[in-house]
Amino acid sequence: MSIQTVNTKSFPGQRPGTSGLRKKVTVFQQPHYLENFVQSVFDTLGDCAGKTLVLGGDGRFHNRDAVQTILRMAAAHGYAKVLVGQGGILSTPAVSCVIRKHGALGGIVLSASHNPGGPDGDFGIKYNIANGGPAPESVTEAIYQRTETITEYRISDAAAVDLNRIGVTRIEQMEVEVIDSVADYAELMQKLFDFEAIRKLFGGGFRMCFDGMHAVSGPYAKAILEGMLGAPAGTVINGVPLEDFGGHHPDPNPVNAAELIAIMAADDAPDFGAASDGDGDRNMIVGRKFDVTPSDSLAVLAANATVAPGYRDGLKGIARSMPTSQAADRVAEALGIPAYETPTGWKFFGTLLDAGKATLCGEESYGTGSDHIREKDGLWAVLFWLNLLAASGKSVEQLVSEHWARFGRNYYSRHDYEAVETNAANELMASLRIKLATLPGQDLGHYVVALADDFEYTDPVDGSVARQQGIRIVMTNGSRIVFRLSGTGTEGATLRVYLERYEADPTYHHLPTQQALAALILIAEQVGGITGWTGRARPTVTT
Ligand code: VG1
Ligand code: CO
Repeated sequence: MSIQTVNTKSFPGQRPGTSGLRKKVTVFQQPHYLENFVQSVFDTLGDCAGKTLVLGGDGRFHNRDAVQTILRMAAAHGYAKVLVGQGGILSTPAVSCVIRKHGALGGIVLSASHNPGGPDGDFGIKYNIANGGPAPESVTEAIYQRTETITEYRISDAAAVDLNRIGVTRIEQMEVEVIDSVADYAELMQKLFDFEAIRKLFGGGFRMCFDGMHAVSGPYAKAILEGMLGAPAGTVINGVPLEDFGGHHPDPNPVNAAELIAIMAADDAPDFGAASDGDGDRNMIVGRKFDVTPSDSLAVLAANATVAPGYRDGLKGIARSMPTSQAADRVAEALGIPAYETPTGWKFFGTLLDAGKATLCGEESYGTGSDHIREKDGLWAVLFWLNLLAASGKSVEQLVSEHWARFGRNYYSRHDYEAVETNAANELMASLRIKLATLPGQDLGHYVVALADDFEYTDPVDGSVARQQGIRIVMTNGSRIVFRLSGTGTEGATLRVYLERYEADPTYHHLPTQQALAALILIAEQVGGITGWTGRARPTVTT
């Protein structure tokens, strides 16, 4: 065994996006490509002597190769220890949990999350800091700068580690401990939720379907739902992680989780349905013949949080990303606690959670979480719902309808235009920016514009500023249209158009969403010129 220094040249474009560096697998397979990025992370961190690194991924194609490479590089960089998930598998929330529990310096998550996998699919890598959360922009930017000037990296020539066997081995001076991927995470969930009540619920014949989408959360869901909570075998479907997610898009929304939606729409549907994404940090909640939007899910959990033992003392605050609906703000107001509005991406919640300003956080993109870790957490949200269903004895639909009756309903939808031409997408955004100054006061049919801006965020804890985080057009009655470009795609650009309308009157709480938003959809087209710029008459995905 010895440590080699390898000469390399920088690759353009290794700048992390909304959540890490995501590229096609074929890009990551180029010699030195992964190594350059990993060495840039290590160089940015500096001396790691005596420190522990956590390492794991969502099991997609290229995961195992990447784990072996990173282990050999971590040994060359002088880490004392790496904790790696068995089989190279750790969900994103599990990485966050393990970093915090074991006092690690940080962790590396290998995932492109909801993006498709397989040899022609996507791969990704993300660095998490000591609080367990995604590195803030100051760190990701420093990593990127380093990738631009890198000339060499260091790597041990040690043989591959057996990732299947739990236990300790060594590479050079470094200890490699292969850990059970589920144990630490499951232990934390038990502290937060009333497992006894949920066990009774299942014991009473309550039926559930959890769609693992052949991604990372299958083993977690099986161990916790079927193992610890006594849900019948078969509750978890598509529960074995596959390198290509069975050819599907591991994105838990009604479009991509069509199998679950069909099961939940049947006359003999289970009481409760849920799905998670590639790396296990997203969740979709479904009732019998009833889909719950992520924005509503956050609001319902916030309003009922004290049913769960982990949140019995109440919430300190609620944070949501800017495009997420304002449903949670109404709950915060009723609870008399602060509401925070951050840019898109979980990394912006970290400072609020660390400072004890917020307890629950959520994004419209099927992400919900709390201060128990520093990532969004798919299975956590599912267990929270189960705890709520057990404590209330009500159905999903009942809980949500009652919530609307009390707080009003925020009709909400996101329209995605995927893989559009990058220049056209940039020009659409630029032309909107030019219009911003003239929009306020304009009468757009049913709506009058109150505010139009490009969202800028100053972090209330560390004062850092994030600019150009999405164009928002807010109407005088609080309805909104938001335009932003995705920072996770790997093909062209993806335009996201977010639409929201508030309805106080319960007589109008059961309209089809697209119908309820029809006037806003028309305005979005008129103001944004979406068809003209993208050449698309309709969105690729509507959620
Ligand atoms: C998307 C979502 C964002 C989420 C991010 C990472 O980003 O909109 O809310 O935080 O994915 O989620 P973008 O830039 O494509 O809109 V995950 O589960 O893919 O790590
Ligand atoms: Co994810």
